[in-house]
Amino acid sequence: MREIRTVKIACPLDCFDACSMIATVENGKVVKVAGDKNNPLTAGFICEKGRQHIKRLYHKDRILNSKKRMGNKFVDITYEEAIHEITDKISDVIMRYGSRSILHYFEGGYSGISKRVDAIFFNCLGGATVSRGSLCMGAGQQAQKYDFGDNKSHCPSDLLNSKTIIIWGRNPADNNSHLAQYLRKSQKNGSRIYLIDPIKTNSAKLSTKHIPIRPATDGALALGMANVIISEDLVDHDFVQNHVKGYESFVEYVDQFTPERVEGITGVKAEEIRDLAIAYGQVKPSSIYIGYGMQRYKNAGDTIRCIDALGAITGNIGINGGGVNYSHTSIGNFMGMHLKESEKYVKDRRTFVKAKLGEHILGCDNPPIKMVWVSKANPLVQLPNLKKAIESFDAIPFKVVVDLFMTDTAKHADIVLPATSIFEEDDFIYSSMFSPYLNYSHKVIEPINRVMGEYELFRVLAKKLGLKGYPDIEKDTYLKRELAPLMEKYDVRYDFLKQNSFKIEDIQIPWSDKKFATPSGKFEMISETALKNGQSASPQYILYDNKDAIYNMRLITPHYKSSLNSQNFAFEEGNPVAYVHPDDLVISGIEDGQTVFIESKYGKLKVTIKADAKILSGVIMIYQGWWHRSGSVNFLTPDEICDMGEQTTYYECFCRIIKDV
Ligand SMILES: Nc1nc2c(c(=O)[nH]1)N[C@H]1C(S)=C(S)[C@@H](COP(=O)(O)OP(=O)(O)OC[C@H]3O[C@@H](n4cnc5c(=O)[nH]c(N)nc54)[C@H](O)[C@@H]3O)O[C@H]1N2
Ligand SMILES: Nc1nc2c(c(=O)[nH]1)N[C@H]1C(S)=C(S)[C@@H](COP(=O)(O)OP(=O)(O)OC[C@H]3O[C@@H](n4cnc5c(=O)[nH]c(N)nc54)[C@H](O)[C@@H]3O)O[C@H]1N2
Ligand SMILES: [Mo]
Repeated sequence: MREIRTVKIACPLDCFDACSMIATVENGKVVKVAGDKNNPLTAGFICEKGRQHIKRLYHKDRILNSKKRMGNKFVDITYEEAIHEITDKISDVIMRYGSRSILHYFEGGYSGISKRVDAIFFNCLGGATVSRGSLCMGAGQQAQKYDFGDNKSHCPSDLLNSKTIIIWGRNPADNNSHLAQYLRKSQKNGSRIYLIDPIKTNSAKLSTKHIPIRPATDGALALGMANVIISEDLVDHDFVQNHVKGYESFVEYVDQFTPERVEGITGVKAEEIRDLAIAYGQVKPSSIYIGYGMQRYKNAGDTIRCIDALGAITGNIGINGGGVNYSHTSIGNFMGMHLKESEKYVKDRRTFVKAKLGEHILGCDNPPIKMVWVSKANPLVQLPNLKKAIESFDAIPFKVVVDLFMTDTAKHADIVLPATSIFEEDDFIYSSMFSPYLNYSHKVIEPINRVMGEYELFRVLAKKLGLKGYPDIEKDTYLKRELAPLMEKYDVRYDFLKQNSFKIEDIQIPWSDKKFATPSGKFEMISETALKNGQSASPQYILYDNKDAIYNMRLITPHYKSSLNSQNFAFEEGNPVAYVHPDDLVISGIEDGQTVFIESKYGKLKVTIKADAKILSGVIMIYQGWWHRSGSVNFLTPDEICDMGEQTTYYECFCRIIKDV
């Protein structure tokens, strides 16, 4: 007899959309995941990487046992053995070197709140070495904190109120498919949609016009637009007078950014700059959706501040259909109580900048790093300057990695522990990028091979070590306590949160009261806080040119449609594909489809070249995420940071193509 049931779950990928999904189970096996029709944002559809969760659940390569390194091989061990080995090592390392000799490295590889207990565990151990800064969106977040005081975005459906929309350095067609659905509707309603990107991505199909731009010059474009808006008097004087600090000096600064000069910097025609500025300033309300690709450059934070300024001078802030949308921290503001409580057990902590993790690990001796714990992350593929990152990991005597697959990071570990998938646990999921919903994900099936979830794992470890202060409570009690501030503020019951997608209403139109979270209470074009942090008080445009005579092609390594970062590259083989403009191939004497090397001053990568007119001349594009067996792009990228947020400068990467392989 066929037994079929459906269960409401949520997508835990580190993504904009944080979809609500429905899993179908047939005779105990998950056979389908689909978008939840009851969640207005998910609206009944999910993307390819969401559908791939089933493939990951049942894949033959999934890790289903604890493993221990024996020379060059791994052998399966029991949980008891793994836990014994780990707790022994932790006690020994702490006794000899102190808790800071343990590096806890984690990322957003899973967006559920129950698996954040890793940070609590290391706090209760007395504090570890943890990473700071960002691989992801840190520069833009810091920039918006200077300008607005916080990170907030409009409710996605408000896009339908915008008459002019700029998608700036973001690729919703591939990475944010539920923004794409609103763009399609807006297009039908007659809104004008501009896409600004050096690459004519799939998002060009969602746009009225694609504006190719030279990489890292968007700050100049924004200032050129501001120049036109001011000279055409499209300024919202009321907004500027009452709610903006530093407008006068901004006007003085942008005077030099005439459309003609900006054309020379950006490659965007002066006439196009004028048209874009007039559409944005006149055909209102206008909204901007900024992506994270544009802030992987040295001048990243300033670029975002220049773009924010456009919203302020035209009064497209705090109104329906307006906004300069980047990310939002709204739901997260109500979480983290247990983590805060665990702070009192931290005696000692040290932080390493993510971008420079390898350098920090190799360079520190007080104390040296003796153990690393990696969870929800694949640093040996995703960190920049991989050669150094790998060298530094190999210098650490004891490494534990928790993952579902034998990633390149796991392959360097001493102990590998399996992780549960989203079908095997209850949890609450949300994103700080775009979706305003908190979704409960119900357990669908019992964990395959009785894999222990990380919530239980840390509880067992804490008990074994006798950790004071660690919350030794059932997961459901933990989740309920964690959500208590949200339930109280919005007068919502726990059961309701489990059954329904919950939206925080405040996210509707941010800053509608025009009270900004900055020190002055205004939108700050002059920020004393920025100045105190050693940054420019006002938005500015600086081009840091790392190009030289040998390495003269810019490498951009954006996110791939069918994989969340490196995750589904578990299933890819063969060389990475490098996309280059056909004219650049002619100049280099290379043929379409040829195997060549791409070299930067950090390393070399064997690739297959593909001629593609969608790529701006002078740029090489390779999707990030390829595993070592194919060749990871981060062997080429610099371990440097941007002007703000200690954000990694992945795209500040210059290369050459070498023909002879
Ligand atoms: N399918 C899929 N979805 C994802 C992810 C994924 O890996 N795959 N990852 C998730 C995560 S972790 C993140 S951070 C987000 C990232 O989401 P996005 O911000 O959309 O993606 P990126 O690939 O970082 O970059 C977006 C675009 O910026 C462009 N760009 C690069 N340099 C410049 C520039 O100088 N100026 C301008 N104007 N544009 C530029 C790139 O060509 C690219 O098209 O996506 C999330 N969603
Ligand atoms: N060149 C280049 N590099 C980049 C970027 C770029 O644009 N270009 N983008 C950067 C960005 S935006 C980001 S966010 C980072 C992402 O960096 P990471 O988050 O390190 O990258 P992922 O590949 O998503 O790795 C997450 C890992 O977590 C595992 N995982 C999934 N669920 C669980 C779980 O429940 N428990 C545990 N323990 N593990 C789990 C997955 O299997 C996967 O191996 O990469 C950055 N790297
Ligand atoms: Mo990210």
